[in-house]
Amino acid sequence: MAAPQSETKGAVEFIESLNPNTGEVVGAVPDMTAEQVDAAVERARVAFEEWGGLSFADRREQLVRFRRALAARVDEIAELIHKENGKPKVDAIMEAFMAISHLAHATNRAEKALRPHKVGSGIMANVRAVISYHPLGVVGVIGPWNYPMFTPFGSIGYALAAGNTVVFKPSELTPLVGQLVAEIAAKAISIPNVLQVVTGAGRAGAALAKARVNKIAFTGSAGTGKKVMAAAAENLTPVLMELGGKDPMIVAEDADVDKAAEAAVFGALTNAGQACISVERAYVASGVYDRFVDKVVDEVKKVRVGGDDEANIGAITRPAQVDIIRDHIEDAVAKGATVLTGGADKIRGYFVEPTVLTDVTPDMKIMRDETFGPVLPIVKVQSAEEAIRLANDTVFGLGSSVFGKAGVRDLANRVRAGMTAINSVMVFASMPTLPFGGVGDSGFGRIHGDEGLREFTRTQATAEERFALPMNLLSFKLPKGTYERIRGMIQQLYGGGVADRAGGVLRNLLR
Ligand code: TXE
Repeated sequence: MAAPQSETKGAVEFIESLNPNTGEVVGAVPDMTAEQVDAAVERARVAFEEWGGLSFADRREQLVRFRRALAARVDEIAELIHKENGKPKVDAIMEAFMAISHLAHATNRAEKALRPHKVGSGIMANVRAVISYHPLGVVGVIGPWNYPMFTPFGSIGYALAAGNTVVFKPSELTPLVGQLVAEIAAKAISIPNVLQVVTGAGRAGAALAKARVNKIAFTGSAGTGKKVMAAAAENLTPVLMELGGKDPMIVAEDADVDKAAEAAVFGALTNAGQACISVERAYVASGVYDRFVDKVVDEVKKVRVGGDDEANIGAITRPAQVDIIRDHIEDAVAKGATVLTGGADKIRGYFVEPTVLTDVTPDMKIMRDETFGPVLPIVKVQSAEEAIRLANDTVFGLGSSVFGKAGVRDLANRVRAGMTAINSVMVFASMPTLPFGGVGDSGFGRIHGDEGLREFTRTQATAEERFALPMNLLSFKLPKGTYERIRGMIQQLYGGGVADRAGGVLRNLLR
C-alpha cells in the first residue's frame, strides 16, 4: 500500500482514500484550495446568523434529528470507518457509538451548562453580577485519522450544541467518514451549512487555520499543532490543541495484577495502538512485576492481527507510522531492550505484531516519543515514588492509569496528566461528563463535559447596578477627603481580616 495519491480529474485535484488492510481505493475527495475553504467559512458565517440565534430548545430539536439520522445510518458509517482506518468492524461501530453518545450528551446538556448564572458581587454590593455564555461563531475543526469520527465529534458535537457552526477538515487518510457525516447533517438539519466538510491535506488544513474562523480545534501531532497555532496567530484566532501523548500506567504492589495486565494489553493494543490515550509505558511494582509480565505476554499472544472480521487489530492506518514504530523498537533493542513478543522483524507490510518489551531505559525513543503503535514497554519500579517520578518524566501529559488499592487515589492525583483512570484504562474518553485534554506537549483546552461546551463560547460578564450608593466612586465628582476614606476602607476591609464581610463594610463606609 502507498500513501494517499493525488490525481487530477479535469481542473480539480483529487485525493484517494485507501483501505490500509487491502490497499484498495475506497474513494476520492477534492483536494480543496484556500478559496474553496474560505467559501465554506463564509457559508458557515451566514448559517451562524440563524443557528446562533436559535433557542436551546430549537437547536436541540435539530441536533436530535441529526443524532437519529446518524443512528439510522450507523452500519454505513461503521463500514466506512473500518475501510478507511483499518480497524475491525466492531471497533468501528464502538467508535460511532461513542461519537453519537457525546453528541447526545452535548445536545441535552448545553442549556444547563451554558445557562447564565448569578455570582457574588464582592465589594460592589449594589451591583448584580451575572456570567453568561454565547457562541463564538464559526469553529474550524481539523481532525485526525485514528478515530475519524469520535475524535472530531468531541469538538463538533459540543461546538454545535453551544450554537456555533462548524467547518470540518478531516484527515486526508480518512476523508470519506467526514463527508458522510456532513451529508447526514445536511439532510437532518433544516438550516443549510451548519456542519460542512472541506477536504484536502495540509494545504486545506492551513487554509482553515488562516481563515477568519472564531476558533480552531486541532487534533494531531505537536509539530503540525505548532504550525496551526502560527497560522491562527495571524488573526488572533484562539486554538484548542489535542496533541499526542505518552501515557503511563502505574501498577502498585497491592493491585489486582490480572486485571491490570488485561487493561494494559487492551490499552496498549486497541486500534493497533493508534490512540492518543494508548498505554505507551507501564511502571510495575517489583513485588508483582513477574506476574504482571507473564500475564501480559499470555494475553498478548491471544491478540490476532489482520484485516478480517475475526481480527482484534488491523493494519496501521498511516503508512509513515510503520517506520516510526519500527524505528522505536529497533532503537530500544539496540540499547538493550528484550523483546518478549512481536518485534521489528515481525512487521509485515502495514501489519505490526503486538510487541512487549522489557529492560527498557528512559533514554530510549520508545520511552520518550509517541510510538502510536501496538507496543508495550514495561519497567520494574521499587517504590510508588519512583513510579511517579518516571511517569512524570515526559514532555507529554494527556491520559494515564493507576492500578492499586490503598493510596491509589493519592497516586492518581500525583500523575501530571489531563485524565487518569483508576483501576481501569481509557474509560474517561467515553464519559461525556468528563473534560478531555492535556498539558505540555499534549496540548491545551478541553473537549467533552461542561468545560467542552464552554470551550466553544465567549464568556460575558454583566454587572448591573441595582441601586446607587451615596458616594459614587466611578465618577470625577469625588468629594473632598475621598483619599482618606478609601484609605480607611482598605484598613477596615483588608487590614483586619474582614474581607469576607466586604459588602456590608463598604456600604457602611459609603453611608
Ligand atoms: O498528523 P498531523 P499525522 C500523532 C501521531 C502521529 C503523528 C503524525 O504520533 O505519528 O501525530 O500524524 C492536518 N495546517 N497523532 O501526520 O500532520 C492533516 O491534514 C493545518 C496524534 O497524521 O498532525 C490532518 O487533518 N492542518 C493524534 C491533521 O492536520 C494540517 C492523532 C493531523 O495531521 C497541516 C493523529 C497544516 N500545515 C496523529 N498539515 C492524536 N492526538 O490523537 C497537516 N494538517
